[in-house]
Amino acid sequence: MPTKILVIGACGQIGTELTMRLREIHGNDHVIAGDIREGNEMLMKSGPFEIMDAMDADKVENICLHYEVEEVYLMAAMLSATGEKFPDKAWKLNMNSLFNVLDLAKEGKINKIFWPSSIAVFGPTTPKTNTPQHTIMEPSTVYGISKQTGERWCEYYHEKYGVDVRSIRYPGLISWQTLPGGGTTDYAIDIFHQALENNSYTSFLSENTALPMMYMEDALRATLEIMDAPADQVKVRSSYNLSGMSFTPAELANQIKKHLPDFSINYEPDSRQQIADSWPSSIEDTAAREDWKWTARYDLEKVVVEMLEHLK
Ligand code: AKB
Repeated sequence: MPTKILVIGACGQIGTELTMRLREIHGNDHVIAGDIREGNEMLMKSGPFEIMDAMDADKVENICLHYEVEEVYLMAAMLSATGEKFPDKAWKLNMNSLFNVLDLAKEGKINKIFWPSSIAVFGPTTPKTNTPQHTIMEPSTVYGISKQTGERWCEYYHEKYGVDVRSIRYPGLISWQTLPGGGTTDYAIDIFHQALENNSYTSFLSENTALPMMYMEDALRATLEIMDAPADQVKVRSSYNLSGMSFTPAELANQIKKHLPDFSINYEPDSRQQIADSWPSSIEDTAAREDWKWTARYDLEKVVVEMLEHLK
């Protein structure tokens, strides 16, 4: 019997591609897309869709029971930059939505949860390069605080109630299918759109701000791999560090110039600079490599080729 899956936040940057990938694997009818708004045509037409607010516990439960959902991927969240504008809303969305699914699993109404964490769990006092799995974590954004708190609760529900929740600390994700919204790493996608439209880009992060990044294809594979891993191999039940690549806006611009020689970039850092400065510049991911055999396949060169090809 194919697994019945609900993706909450299915119309966002990760949710859209994840839902389509899960539908390929498990069959369209077995993957229910849920979001507060409708998504793109491909997603809406390929399988069941439900309008839902991730904070509405009754609605989430009713949909799970109605479709006999076994696994939930909770992708709804307010990201770092928007979270700083609406701290109260960010906290409520990011925390309440998590408790809704953790409690369903605790009550035995669903079997397994994927919940994404982020490099935003780290803060200014964290070692900046090759940031280890276990280290100082004093996040300075509401988003980061909510993700770090969420990690603690995931581990707690696993330890106390046996909830099978699995999580990855996503770096900035680069993709061409669906635009991101409200993140600090979004520049690394905007730049491709602007390069192709205007041959120039004004970066809201400074030239030498290195951040951990990953191509969506790698992130989707990591998500499916951790969910497929035998339960005893998933030893970290807070969230796993995951490394893809690290680069600065200047390094990304130089790679783009190899394909678009007239492309130019200038720098006008805004409030997102402070957020980026508080995050690691690179991540160490031995635990994920050892526990469930994670390995990244995309480097910067490959990503630039793929992004330009698809967006053209
Ligand atoms: C953001 O920039 O807020 C996100 C993230 C790193 O979690 N992309």
